[in-house]
Order: sequence, then C-alpha cells, then structure tokens
Amino acid sequence: MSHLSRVRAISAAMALLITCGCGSGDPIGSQSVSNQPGAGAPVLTRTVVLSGLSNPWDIAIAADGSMFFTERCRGLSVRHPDGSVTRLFGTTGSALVAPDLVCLGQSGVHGVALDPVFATNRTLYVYMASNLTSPRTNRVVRLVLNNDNTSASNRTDIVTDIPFKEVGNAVGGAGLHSGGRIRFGPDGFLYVTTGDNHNQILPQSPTLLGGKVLRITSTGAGAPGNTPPSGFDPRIFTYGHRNVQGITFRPGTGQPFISEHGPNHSDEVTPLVNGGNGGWDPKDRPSLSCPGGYCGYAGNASTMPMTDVARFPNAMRPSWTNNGNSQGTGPSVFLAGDQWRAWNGRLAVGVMGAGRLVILELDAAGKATNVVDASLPHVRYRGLTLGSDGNLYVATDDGEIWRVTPSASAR
Ligand SMILES: [Ca+2]
Repeated sequence: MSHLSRVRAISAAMALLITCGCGSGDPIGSQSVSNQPGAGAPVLTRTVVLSGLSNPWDIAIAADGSMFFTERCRGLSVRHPDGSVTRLFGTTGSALVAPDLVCLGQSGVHGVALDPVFATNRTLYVYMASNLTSPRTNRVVRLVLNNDNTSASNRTDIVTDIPFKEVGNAVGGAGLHSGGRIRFGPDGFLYVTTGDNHNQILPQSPTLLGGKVLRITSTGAGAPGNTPPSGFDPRIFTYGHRNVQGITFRPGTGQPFISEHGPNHSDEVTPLVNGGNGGWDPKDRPSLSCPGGYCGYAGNASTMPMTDVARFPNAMRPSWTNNGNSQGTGPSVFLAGDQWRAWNGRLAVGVMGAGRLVILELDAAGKATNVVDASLPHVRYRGLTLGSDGNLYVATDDGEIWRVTPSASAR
C-alpha cells in the first residue's frame, strides 16, 4: 500500500466521523445520495458507442454528430457519423503528431472543447502535458481541422505555463493533480481548470496558474471582465482550488459550477463567482505534520478544509460536499432539455471512486437540495458531455464511451 493509500485508508474512517454536520441554514450543502431516482426521473437507455479505448478522458460533440474524444496517453481522435474513427493529434499514428506529449501519472491529453463557431472556423482546443519546456508544463493547444475532420494543422499553444508536477514527493508521484477540463462558457470564453500539483503554494498564488480556473480568449489572453484580486494574473477567474476536474454552466443563468475531488473528505461542487477564492490552502498548518511541506492530506475537514472559511471568510461556499465524503468526484455537466423530464436543469456529477453518477437538484442559489443516484453501472466516470442531440455522453476508465438517452417515459 502506498503512503498515500495508507493516508486515505486511515482518513476514510475519520471522514465518516467528520461530516460537515451542516444544519438547514448552513451555506454548505451536505445532502446524502438517495438510491431512488425520484418522481418524474427519466428512463435511461445506455448504448456503448466505443470500447477498447485507452483511458478516454473527455468528449466533445459537433452539430453533425462527429464525436471528438481524448485518450490520455494517445491524444485526440474523432468518431465520424458513419462510425469510423480517425486519430487526429497525439502519438505516432495521429494525423498530426505531438512529439512533446507527456503521459505520466494522471497527466497526458485531457480536455477537448470545440470553438463556439467550430462549424465555420474548424477550430478546437485540447489540454495536454508537454515537455517543450523544462520543467514540463500543461498547455492549452489550439488546432484547426480540415472540412472532413481527417487532419489537424496550425497547432498554436495558447497557454503554455500551467504548472505540471515535475517530480514526485512524499504524497505521490510526478504528473499528479494536473486539472485539465476545458469548456466554453455561454459568454464565448474558454474556461480552463488546473490542479495544485501537490504543491502547497499554488492554489493561493497570484501568479502561478495551478489550483485555478482560468477564463481566456481564443488566443489565450485573459478574458475581458475577469476580476481577480490586484496583482493576480489576468487569466485567473477563480483561485484556491485543489484539482478541478469538472466545469459546466447552469442553464438560464450561465453561472459556472465546478466539481472537485476532496483529499480524504469533502468532495465539492461549487458555483463560481468571478474573482472568487475556493478556499483551498494546503500550506502552513502548524498543527499538522505535513509530508514534503504539503498539508493537503494531513488533516481532516476541520483542520485542513477544502473551503477554509476561517482563513478566507469570503471564500466561495460549495453547494454540495458529498455528505462530507471523498469518493473521487470528477466530471460534471448540467442536463438540459425536456427529454430529461424532472432532471431537466439538474447537475450530473461523476463520482469515480464510488463508481456512480449522481444527479443534483439545486435551489436558486445553487445549493443542492436533493441528490439521487442515476442507477447506471458502477464504473469510474471520467468524462461527461451533453451532446448536441440532447443525450449524455460518458467516458469511463474502463475504456468505453456511452450514449445515455432519456426516454419519453418517466420511471
Ligand atoms: Ca473549496
């Protein structure tokens, strides 16, 4: 058992005792998950679209049904509407090879996002770890595809300085906590989630981009309207995060919501506020013994909180903490459309360690008021995307991509 596994095993029992205990008036949502789908829930039909993939990580669906997907150690591919697959960008065998691609730890090729006007400008974006610099970094790479989606060209690295965990330390190996989800918001700007690299200084650093959510233009500049504190990098939208793996935008309001895996407690779903602090600060905890100077795994929900409201009274409050548990909360996406029946407008969250997809009902303020299990197979849910066809697409660590279709009838 690795040191980290031991830490987690010991802490798991503690976490059971240290649920947040929030009352109804508490700003932190602690709803437990019901196994009942609830009244009006849709019947779900699951179809395996692709199998035998190598760690599929993210999916983006074009209006014509072309399905772009990443595999962490191979790169970007597309499944054409006729079912054939073309490898577009990544390792040898891809139409455009990226010799600098780093596959290490949790890192590699992660998020993929289509430009809002992809149909006309043929432009998409991927998040990848690269060895073009030393130390290595995570990058956001812009590519242009040809009209039949069989080749990629014009690689332009629009963000080159997202920190990468270059060497292992006492809490884990190199390449961990790279973040990596990228999504365009309804405002037309690209949101980029990053990780803390097990580096104590990153989340609260005003200039280093780890432990952040960036909001950028298609050329990688800070988007107009970002309001981080004075002295911060203008690309930073929010900071004080651990390792954000999900970002999605609430229908109607457009507010971004993120999902984060807690260390040994407190998975979080958090509505973001421009310039906000997520309250993660894994440094300088004199009361704790912190291996390698990183306190992230050293405490519990009280001594090393995911949202430290004692240090940061104005920190953004999570809307859900998975009842205080740490079960590998990863991707998230809002369900939208009448076909989702009672789940229309609810937030789907993939919980990898627990192997389940959960559906959060949120109140107007974004707080979870009801959480149900979607009753899909128990797998590690790595990527979630809502297709242009209104169906949910799921990437699993088992190497599959599913289409989940809500039927016309309720359960
Ligand atoms: Ca937080």
